[in-house]
Amino acid sequence: MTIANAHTDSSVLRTTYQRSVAAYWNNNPNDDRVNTKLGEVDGLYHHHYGIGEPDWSVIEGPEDTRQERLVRELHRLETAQADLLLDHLGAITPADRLLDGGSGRGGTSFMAAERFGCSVDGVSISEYQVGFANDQAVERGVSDRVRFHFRNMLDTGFDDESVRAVWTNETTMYVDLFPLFAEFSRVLEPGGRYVCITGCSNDVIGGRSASVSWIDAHYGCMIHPRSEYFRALSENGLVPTTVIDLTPDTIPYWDLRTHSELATGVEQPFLTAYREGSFQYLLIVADKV
Ligand code: GPP
Ligand code: MG
Repeated sequence: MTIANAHTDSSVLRTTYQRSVAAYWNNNPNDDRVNTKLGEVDGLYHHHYGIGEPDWSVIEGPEDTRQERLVRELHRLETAQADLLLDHLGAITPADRLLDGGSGRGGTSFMAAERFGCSVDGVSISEYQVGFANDQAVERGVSDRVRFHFRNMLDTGFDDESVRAVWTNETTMYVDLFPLFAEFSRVLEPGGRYVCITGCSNDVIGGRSASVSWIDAHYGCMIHPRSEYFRALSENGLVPTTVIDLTPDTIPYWDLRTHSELATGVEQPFLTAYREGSFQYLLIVADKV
């Protein structure tokens, strides 16, 4: 039997590097308390960081409930980050279709579907994540319009000009930006929009710092320099309309996270990299022309 457009393991995972990234996120559930504990707060499971001013009183109250308060506050800041991303998608109607590139356990996709009443397709190279997110879609009663696919965001298989907006929430450090933005440009409707939140190294500093290399090693990713984002967008007909440096807005999240028993050890490299200026947390919005 031939299945049209079947996405098999070898067609999705084409390189040794991609297989290693998939293995990391497939095995991550064994050692992923920070993301599962935060997700259990309200059922939105994120794989990104937070922004905004924390309520610092959470670390001052009674000790026996401090960790629980920290979890809720970290989760609130992560949800605020996804809300900011969605604020920049433009006017989305229920008839529109959105694409989440590297959809993780689905948190941002479910928020988008709820906010706009639209359809969302998420793609991930982790079969575990795809399964988890599709189970969530059923649980949330939205599986008819929020779907997750075991596909590579470099080759999504969706039709040309078939989606109104695409976003990546901290996933671009796993792929080459030039083919990625070529693929996004292909699937976007004319006038469609791409929103990216990412951590990037700061070209102004020169070469990559030890703390940025530490972050890469922690997640097995390849953080790109800032300039590469704008070169790759420009080469693919994606014209920036808004760029926001979120670095000052995310530092407090990392500070707060150092107080959590769920801290993973990556907090200090993030704080050092941001404070020394070798790393930046950016929101980039670009329109397809
Ligand atoms: C992880 O989120 C995000 C990445 C691995 C991408 C790297 C991002 C950069 C800005 C460099 P997570 O929620 O799975 O991580 P953690 O388990 O540390 O909370
Ligand atoms: Mg996390």
